[in-house]
Amino acid sequence: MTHPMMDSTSRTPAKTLAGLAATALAAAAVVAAVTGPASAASGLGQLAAAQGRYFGTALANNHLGESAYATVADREFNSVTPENEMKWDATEPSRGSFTYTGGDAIVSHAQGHGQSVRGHTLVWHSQLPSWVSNGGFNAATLTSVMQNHISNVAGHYKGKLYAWDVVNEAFNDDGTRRQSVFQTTIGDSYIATAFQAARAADPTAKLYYNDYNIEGINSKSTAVYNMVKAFKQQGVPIDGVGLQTHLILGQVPSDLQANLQRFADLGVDVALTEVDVRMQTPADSGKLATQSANYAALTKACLNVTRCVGITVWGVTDKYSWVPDVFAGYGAPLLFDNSFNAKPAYTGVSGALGGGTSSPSPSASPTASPSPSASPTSSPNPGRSCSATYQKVNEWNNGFQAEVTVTNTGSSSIGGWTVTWAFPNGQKITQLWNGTLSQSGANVTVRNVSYNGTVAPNGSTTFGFTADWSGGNGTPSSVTCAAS
Ligand code: G2I
Repeated sequence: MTHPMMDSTSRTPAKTLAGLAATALAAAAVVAAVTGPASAASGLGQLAAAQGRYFGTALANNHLGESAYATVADREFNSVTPENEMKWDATEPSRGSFTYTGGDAIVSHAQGHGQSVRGHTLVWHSQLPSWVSNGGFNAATLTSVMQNHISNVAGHYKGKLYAWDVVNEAFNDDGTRRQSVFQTTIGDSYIATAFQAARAADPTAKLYYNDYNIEGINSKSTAVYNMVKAFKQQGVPIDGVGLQTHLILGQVPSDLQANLQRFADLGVDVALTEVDVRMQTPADSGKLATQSANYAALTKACLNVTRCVGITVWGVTDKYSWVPDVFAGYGAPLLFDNSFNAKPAYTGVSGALGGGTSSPSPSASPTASPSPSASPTSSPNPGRSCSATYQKVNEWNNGFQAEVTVTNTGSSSIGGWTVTWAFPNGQKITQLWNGTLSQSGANVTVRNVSYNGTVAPNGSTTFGFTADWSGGNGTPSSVTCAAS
């Protein structure tokens, strides 16, 4: 079978939610997902809950017997997504024959630990048994095969799930429809039909469209956006969009938050549903620091969007990540290492969620010591002023990472900011997040992006970057901030 990331390519509450009406669920789900046994009220889940969000993980039933795996999963996460157990090949391996062993075990485990469950996934071209993909069905028959699958599987879990990924990965990167058997046999309408079937089978589950490479604003995410917009206009029952967020180190899209917001503005929830940040292995302290900053940035992007209901990482530990199996030479994409120690990425997330930066277990820490450099302020608009603080947070061979904090030093709110400096040693920025970069020789200008231009008096926002250096890596003598 082709791999989704190579070839192309829930709702939970907790048992406490089971009886709630759909309308109440919309408001209550996130809160309810974090209520439950005290065992769930710890770690990242607890921090997210304080922000009205959940923090979840993909959970694999075959690892739950490993005590370190279960311990971390249940301590840190208040939402789970079955990694494979609810997919078509697991639930209807032959036509009309349904098996729920793995999925039921996950739901039972989650219920016992106060975790909500995102169901994953009802209609997907991958992990699809050949009796479906090669069945030679005509449009009417395949439609009824699909409806029957949804009706049975979503019906089996009715009232037990927070959400369902109803349709997964239906678009190509260029925004055209993926030529799955559903698309080529039924046509564009299969997606709406699937959502209608899911709503009928489980009226209280939030119904999501889920995909990868839709984190930034691009052809694919715009195609999904247009579909969701049409669904809302046509009354097709869609409640959310899941952005899988399988990222490469240093490549958090700078417009992630703006993209989340544009979906939210259509009247749907959004969630980061399968987060991982892969790096070329072996990991080193520089890569781990960048990964931490990347995790912090994506967590903040979600928190900054009211309708971003939660974040799910795609696995508890690097030990069992899907990444090395699919991307040769890459790995270490998650929050816990092979020995279940929290990585710097863990503290990146916990810090972004408003918690401390301490780890629940020993973890490696970045090597470079901070080198702060405060700047004078400048003010093109009377009454509006800002300052910027440049801090190198890590440094390795020929690269480094820095964070710049922009603070509103005036008495009124600012609507935008521009930070400038000159590098003393020819450093060159390679990747920047939470800002718009232009660099000409030594001179760097960074402007706010749409979602972080507004800063209240005494408030601050940050952007970060990685850069190359050679020969020397001096801190800029002056970093200037202009407010508008
Ligand atoms: O590929 C990463 C994810 C992309 N988005 C949809 C997700 O459902 C998908 O998850 C992965 C699982 O993490 C893997 O565990 O989906 C893969 C299949 O497309 C899963 O891999 C499969 C292996 O390919 C099979 O050989 C194996 O039997 O997992 C199966 C169960 O362990």
